[in-house]
Amino acid sequence: LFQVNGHNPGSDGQAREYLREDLQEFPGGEVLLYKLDDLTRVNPVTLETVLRCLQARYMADTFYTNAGCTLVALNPFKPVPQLYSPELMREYHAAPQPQKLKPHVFTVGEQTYRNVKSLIEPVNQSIVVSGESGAGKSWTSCCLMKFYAVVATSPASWESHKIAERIEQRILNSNPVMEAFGNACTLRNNNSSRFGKFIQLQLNRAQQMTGATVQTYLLEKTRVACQASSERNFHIFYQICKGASEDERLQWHLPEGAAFSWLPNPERSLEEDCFEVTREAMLHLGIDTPTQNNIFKVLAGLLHLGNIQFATSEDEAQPCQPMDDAKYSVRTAASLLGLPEDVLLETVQIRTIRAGRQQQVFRKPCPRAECDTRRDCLAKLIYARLFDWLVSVINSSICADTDSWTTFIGLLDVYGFESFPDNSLEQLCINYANEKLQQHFVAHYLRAQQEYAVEGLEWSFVNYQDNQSCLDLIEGSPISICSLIDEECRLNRPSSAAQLQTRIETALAGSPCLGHNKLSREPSFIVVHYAGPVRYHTAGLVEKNKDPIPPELTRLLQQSQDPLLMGLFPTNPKEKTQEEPSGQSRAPVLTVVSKFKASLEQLLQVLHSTTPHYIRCIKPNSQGQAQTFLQEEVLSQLEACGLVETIHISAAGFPIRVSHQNFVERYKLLRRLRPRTSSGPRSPYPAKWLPEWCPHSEEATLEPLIQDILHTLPVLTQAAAIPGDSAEVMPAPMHCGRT
Ligand code: AOV
Repeated sequence: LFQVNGHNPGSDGQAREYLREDLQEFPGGEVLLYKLDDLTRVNPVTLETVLRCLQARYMADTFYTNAGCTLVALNPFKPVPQLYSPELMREYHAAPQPQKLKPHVFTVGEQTYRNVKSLIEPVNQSIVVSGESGAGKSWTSCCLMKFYAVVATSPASWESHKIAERIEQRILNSNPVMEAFGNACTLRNNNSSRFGKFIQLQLNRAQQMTGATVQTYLLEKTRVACQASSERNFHIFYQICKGASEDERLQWHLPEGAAFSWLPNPERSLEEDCFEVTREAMLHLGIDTPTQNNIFKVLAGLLHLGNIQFATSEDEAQPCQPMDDAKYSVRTAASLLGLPEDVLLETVQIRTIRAGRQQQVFRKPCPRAECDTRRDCLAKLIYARLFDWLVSVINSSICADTDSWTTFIGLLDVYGFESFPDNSLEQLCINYANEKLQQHFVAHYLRAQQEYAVEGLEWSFVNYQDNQSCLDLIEGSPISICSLIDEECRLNRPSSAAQLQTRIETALAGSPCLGHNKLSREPSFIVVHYAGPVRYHTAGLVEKNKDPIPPELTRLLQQSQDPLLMGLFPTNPKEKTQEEPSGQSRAPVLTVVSKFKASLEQLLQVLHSTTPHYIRCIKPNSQGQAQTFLQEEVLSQLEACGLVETIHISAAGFPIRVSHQNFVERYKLLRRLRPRTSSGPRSPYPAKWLPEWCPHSEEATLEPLIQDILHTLPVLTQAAAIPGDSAEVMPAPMHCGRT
């Protein structure tokens, strides 16, 4: 751990003292506020001062600000092309000290990139991008991908391959495809990602990008069949309807102006509705035109499926029949999905139950609401499989061979913390993921304080909110919210929402993070997250967690004659599909929560093995307007991500942690430096620090060497640029906060 000049930055607030002059105008005027590139320089660090600084910068069209080790990115809500030009990317890449340039997402990109190749931390890196919906997470990740596509590729590959064949281009092409199938227009964001993603950019020994992999999380598949008012289905459906040719319209039964109940708000024309871009990108990823057409045909089939409305049956023993005008939809959906019309209809109308020792089959006509649920379930099943398949195709197209990469940079773009009037399993999973990430952040930066004590540094402890007790409440063992919800699924017993509430509140009453639930009208429980309390309604929670797929539906799709569906639903699936437990089967049920928990743990394991970097995206207003900074809205986001705490700790803490071994490796080159004999014009070294005592035995003289280097780190960085030395001298790693 570094400590400079015996100064203990954490002890008494003195650390910021010397910056007071910057803030002479504060709080009286905002004159200088917009110039503060780093929020650790705001004095005092409070929500109010941080907010005012960000506002001043936003109004001065400055969208990035450092907050110690974190970058705060304000969404400009307007095109700022000069901020993302390839020239600027190269400028950050070429700068000896990019951290001296204006804060930018490219600084983080470059810092990460240098760390990969730096001897000081030759480990995999990750960039965690967080923020609420519409704050700019996907934009930021995409921007980073573009940055690496420019700086981490070899000009040789540009010459030898056509643009579409180049790996970086293919990696970039995965964006429009995943966006078309996984993004939708919501109330908060016209181009909202409805899934989480972790992209690993693979680099070879020469730090060139040779491939990538994508891992996705929790696609919001319910959107296929159910969209909140004023929201839309996934972009791809609109793209097909707007972009298909005459011929294709005919084949896919999509006459112009046709109304589909799963296609609300088609009149809102969005930039994302560009069918051609999606097709082009798919083609570059290796999905040929016949396969694409097959995909679009199946999706058109889903739209027709959505138009099948059932009439209530007078006689319970008789199945509900489709309304008159829905008969055409049944026929068309069946033909587009390659299914026999009568079997499709019957599977949706009639439930089969196996019971008794002999597993006898009973057939029971479903009431109308259940027919609707089964129809929706069929669509979700197809769409989710299709999405997973696409991701696997993308991966096989962009993933490098294992021996052609050595390190990676991970980009994590997950949904931010959510709190709505009505929160359910989706929000529980999302907020659980955010708790895990917050803990990872805390562990990385804040818990280091314990190390300070171990290393004997003088240090006054900065308080921080440890969210372990909240995680214990959600996922702990033996009893937690997850385990209780899972247990309900496993026991498969009828239990009301009120019972679930009581079970949770009784079993977990001792948790400090279970909120007092006095005002509850509907059965619910409150979790006090690090970002604030959230009330989760228990109605439907267990059912959503089971995510039951009637086995008949899978069997139905296994009968399809459509080549795509035959691949998605093989008759002898290698992996067991998630089906409702039939009869007395006691096989463990893979619930949504348990699957999510497992994938989250895997993700965290990967993140733990990397050096993380954080970008917090902030949405200055919820209307998506440029030049509009709504303090209340920003304030709640600053609170939700604990930014002030982060700044405190970054301002006070020691951000560079290097093992003794790595340090020696990194700086041993200094042993070759010799005292300056004459003041040659090229040498930038001040004579005072050139080590005349240049060590011969490393061990014996390491201590003074370290001391000396610490005093001269800034000069050392320049040394990296000295002609002639540059082959051996690695650029000094960038750091943030104080060293
Ligand atoms: P999100 O990823 O955080 O939301 P996006 O990255 O989709 O948010 O950003 C929302 C919109 O803001 C984009 O479509 C752009 O129009 C605009 N935007 C964001 N960042 C910039 C920028 N740096 N410059 C210009 N425009 C920007 V969600 O996917 O909903 O959580 O699930």
